[in-house]
Amino acid sequence: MAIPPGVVSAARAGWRWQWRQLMQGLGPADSDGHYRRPAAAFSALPPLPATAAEPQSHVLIVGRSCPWAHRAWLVWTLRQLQDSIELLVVEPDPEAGRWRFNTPFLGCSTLQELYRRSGAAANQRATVPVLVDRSSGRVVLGESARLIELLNQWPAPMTAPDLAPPELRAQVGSWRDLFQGAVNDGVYRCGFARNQAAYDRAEGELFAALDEAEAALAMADAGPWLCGTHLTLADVQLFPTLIRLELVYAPLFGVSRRPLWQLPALWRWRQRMYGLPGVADTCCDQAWRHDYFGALFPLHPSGIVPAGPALVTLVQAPLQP
Ligand SMILES: N[C@@H](CCC(=O)N[C@@H](CS)C(=O)NCC(=O)O)C(=O)O
Repeated sequence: MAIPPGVVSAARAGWRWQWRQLMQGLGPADSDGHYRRPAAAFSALPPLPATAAEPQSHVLIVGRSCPWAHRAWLVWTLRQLQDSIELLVVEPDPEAGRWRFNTPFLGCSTLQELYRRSGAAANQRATVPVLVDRSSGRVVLGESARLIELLNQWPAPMTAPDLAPPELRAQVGSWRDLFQGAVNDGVYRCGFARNQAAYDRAEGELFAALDEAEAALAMADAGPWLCGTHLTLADVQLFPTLIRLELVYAPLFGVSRRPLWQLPALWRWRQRMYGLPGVADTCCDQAWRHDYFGALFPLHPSGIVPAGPALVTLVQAPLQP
């Protein structure tokens, strides 16, 4: 039986209103509908520990699906910090909209409890990644851009690479600034945009930044990394976003103008990054799909998790001519 047109348009208006309320829960927007990421708590850089810091004196808390946590997990892996910092993975609790510990950690069963105990305001979101000082039982840093800088200076084995050597620092910094807004946050600005104009702007800035990275890597004597022969924090910062592109951001956030195979230098760069020792272990495609499609209700109310593509087809297949 056909539904009367008046009922359809009333339902649509009501549904749109509810969608806007639910989107406020995901993240605030400005008056023009652009997503504005809330400021992180615990964002001041703490002092580095003494060279002879107690093994496992600190704990790095990450969630598998979170790209901001992924960058910290990558630096922890690449700098071989396993002996000095313990890695702890929290699980999402989509119904409650928070992270929970598998087994109580320092007496807390949710990340929120740990935040409150560390002095965070009651309305502060409890986000990953965070670095925790075991002796005080408190979060010492909860902002991923600062966190990867700290981990890059953390006392590490002799063989650990410096991911921001002095001679490249300016170049690394300008890539990182570009990626942080236009790419890392850019995919969220697309997915959480409240209207077409806000989406169009974010999407344009995102692909302009990717074109810039593609051009830099495609130059005759360039690469294999963004700043030349040396792997840096710029590569680390781009990878968590690009490795999720076809699996999550294209289908869910509408970041689908150009699949990565149309940017061949970036496609090869992504395979190279994935092949670095330990990096594959930080890539959990099932968890990404499950968490994003299952948890972001306002964007995907059915909660149905798509079947593919399999990560292996992106990181191992040669680029088709
Ligand atoms: N500014 C933070 C953002 C981290 C962030 O947004 N993490 C998300 C997961 S991808 C989170 O934990 N969200 C939980 C919440 O907002 O309640 C950083 O870069 O460290």
